Amino acid sequence: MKTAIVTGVTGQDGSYLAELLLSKGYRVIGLKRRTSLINTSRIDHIFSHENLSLEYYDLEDSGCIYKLIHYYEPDEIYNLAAQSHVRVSFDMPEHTVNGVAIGPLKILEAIRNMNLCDKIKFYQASSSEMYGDNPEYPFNETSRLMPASPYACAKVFAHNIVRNYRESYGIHASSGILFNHESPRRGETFVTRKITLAAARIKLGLQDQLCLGNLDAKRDWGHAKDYVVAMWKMLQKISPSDYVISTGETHSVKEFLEEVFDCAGLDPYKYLKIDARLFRPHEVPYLLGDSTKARKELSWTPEHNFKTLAKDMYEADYKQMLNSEGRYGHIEKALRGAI
Ligand code: NAP
Ligand code: F7E
Repeated sequence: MKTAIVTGVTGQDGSYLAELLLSKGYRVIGLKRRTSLINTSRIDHIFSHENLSLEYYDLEDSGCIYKLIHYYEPDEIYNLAAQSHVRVSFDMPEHTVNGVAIGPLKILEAIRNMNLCDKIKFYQASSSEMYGDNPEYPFNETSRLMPASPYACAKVFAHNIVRNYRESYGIHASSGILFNHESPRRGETFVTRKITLAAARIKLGLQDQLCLGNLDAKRDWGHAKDYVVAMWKMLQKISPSDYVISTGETHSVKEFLEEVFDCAGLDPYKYLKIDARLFRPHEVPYLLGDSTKARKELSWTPEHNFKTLAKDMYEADYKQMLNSEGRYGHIEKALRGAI
């Protein structure tokens, strides 16, 4: 039985990846950070799986990762943990950079110092945000990285250090340059989920306004369920490499808004308020990926498209709101704030 360590198991991707690995017969060691309230809602349904163990971990704690690698002797490590909100990274640059950039380095150093370079395969969650201001789309594995936020700068460091450890020490370390991917498990402060949650709540009479920032930004949006398959496929290759994972289609925030409100049978412009606080100090206006390499070398193809993603997310939120009417007032308050 293979053993995989997944950092960030309580997050969107961590939860789907843990499910995928368990379905493939892996023993999964999910690493979660300590929080004052329980943060396991995305993995509650697999919580009692006999092959899942949860351990405490923090990106800033080197001792922790040495201990866990020594104890569990994993075949694969997937590094998904991060302060992953681009807007928040402008407010908390030091915290973001410490975790996003130095966190993966701590894991690579543990692998190297424990003489496990030829035993452990490592996956790093790189991001399309690394292309930032580059105007020459579509972006592939060799496109210039021009990061435009503290989050993206930190991801560029991590991306480069992973390549450096691969080339210097022969570690089987791969980075997936993933374009935006969403799902019903997406965090509520990312724009897609904010929109699907609002549409469901407005439909049920629980909310009467949706505050958004820049509607013109374009993103290459895929479904997280499809994207975790690509992560796993990367670590099954004989040789490590970096891969762009994307749909090859780009849509504006405005188009996503209209698509979701159309699913709900609502006119979004009756409820929309543009809030200046939701604009970023530096926006990434346009992201479009070219995933030819992954499609050829990993035989990876996404099952979802823009329309099925919007529908899946809206319907899941509508069902959830219907079943838990009234319990989500705190979310509306948070979403009205500047995030
Ligand atoms: P997410 O939902 O925000 O999950 C992030 C995970 O990291 C959560 O489990 C979170 O714990 C954990 N975490 C945050 N800070 C930590 C720390 N200091 N120590 C330990 N754990 C910490 O993000 P995601 O969408 O699943 O993304 C997974 C990874 O892919 C991230 O590295 C992200 O930057 C990257 N990425 C995401 C996308 C995308 O579109 N989703 C695209 C490209 C790259 P809590 O649950 O306690 O918050
Ligand atoms: O913003 C605009 C905003 O926060 C998308 C992370 O997973 O993907 C994600 O980063 C766009 C931006 O995602 C609101 O200005 C308008 O142009 O959903 P987002 P992101 O910044 O693209 C990348 C690939 C990652 O790696 C990250 O970890 O939507 N936008 N109005 C808004 N965005 C938010 N959050 N809230 C708004 O009200």
